[in-house]
Amino acid sequence: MIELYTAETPNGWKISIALEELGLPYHARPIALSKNEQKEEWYLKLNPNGRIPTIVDRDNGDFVVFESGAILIYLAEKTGRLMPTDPKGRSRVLQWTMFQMGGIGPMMGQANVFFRYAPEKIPYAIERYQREVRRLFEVLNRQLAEHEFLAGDYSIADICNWSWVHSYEWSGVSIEGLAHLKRWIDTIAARPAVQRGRAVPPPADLGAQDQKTLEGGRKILV
Ligand SMILES: N[C@@H](CCC(=O)N[C@@H](CS)C(=O)NCC(=O)O)C(=O)O
Repeated sequence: MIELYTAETPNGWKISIALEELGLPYHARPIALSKNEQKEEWYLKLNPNGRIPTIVDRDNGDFVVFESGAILIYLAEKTGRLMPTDPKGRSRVLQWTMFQMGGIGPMMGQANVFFRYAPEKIPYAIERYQREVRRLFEVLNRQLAEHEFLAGDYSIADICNWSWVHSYEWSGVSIEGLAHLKRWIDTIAARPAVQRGRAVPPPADLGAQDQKTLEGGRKILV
């Protein structure tokens, strides 16, 4: 059994989707971001960065892993799935995984902050991050023009990138003209394990404020 500390956000979905794809038994423990539960002392002992996601692997001496990229690699290596073991295949998957960790995630995150949440609308910041997100989408589109998935077979690289990219509307970034990216978004969205993982944590497990945020977000997400 794996304990997953998560919330209804892209970084959380990466892990619930991977766990669903791998068929690993897990328990999702929602963290109330609206109440800053992720900054409480008990949680900081698990995740020194005070953010979701975190896992505790009960079948491996309660081993704790934080940072979504490290969790995905841990789960892939634990099961021998969703990432090849040959050095070149593994490296290709890690390259596109790091592209998400250092590019897509932070840039879409900042686009969301300035486009959606900032009390003051700062056109320079909105345009800067939306333009960079669009550029990163074009990089993905070029790769997907020649490959069904980002790095060989469907892998953790697809899972982590998809978990952010499918909510492009929330970031106010268009995918107009990016047909290969659209095909890839739709293909992955149709996977039953992705649909199950995307629905974690279930609304019934959330506090009222987090439910409101989720409903607001769901209206706009594909
Ligand atoms: N680099 C971290 C980023 C995690 C992250 O930013 N999580 C967000 C939710 S998507 C969070 O916990 N935010 C709450 C906060 O910033 O206090 C990872 O990939 O795990």
